Amino acid sequence: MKTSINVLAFLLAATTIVSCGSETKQEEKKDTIAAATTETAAPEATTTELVLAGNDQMKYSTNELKAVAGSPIKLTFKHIGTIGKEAMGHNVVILKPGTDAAAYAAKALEAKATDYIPASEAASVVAHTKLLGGGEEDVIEFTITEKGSYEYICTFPGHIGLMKGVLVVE
Ligand SMILES: [Cu+2]
Repeated sequence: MKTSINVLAFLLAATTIVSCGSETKQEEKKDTIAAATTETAAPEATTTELVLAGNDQMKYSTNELKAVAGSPIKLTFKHIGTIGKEAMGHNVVILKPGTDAAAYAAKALEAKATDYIPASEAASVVAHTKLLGGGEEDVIEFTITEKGSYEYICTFPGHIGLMKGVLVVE
């Protein structure tokens, strides 16, 4: 009888210790989350969030986007059509100023294996999305430090004629 009481007392003590321990851990966790939030809050405040769509009529939703030099840009690109990427694929390729967009698109025709992003022309690209089919979406994040006009195009064969625009960075 005495033994079982001792065991009970021990168990109670053990439970108390365990619960104290987990409380401490939870508090530590809270502190970590609070610290992380504080650290990420500052850059998020200056991020330019851009949304661009492409449709089954081979059109972008806008031909002009604006951003701020040196601030992070978060671009959400949506294919709002229903046709698959084999027949109506869309992407957004943002080119460096001075790049011949037509010449880039011509090179892209040979790059079907890499979703029409030619590896040989990587130096001309600021950022690009994935090639999307109807209903798909891609989000890319990048920063442009120099002010200027950055042409963006869809490199799917035959799309550059209608699918092009300018990202103005001020
Ligand atoms: Cu396209």
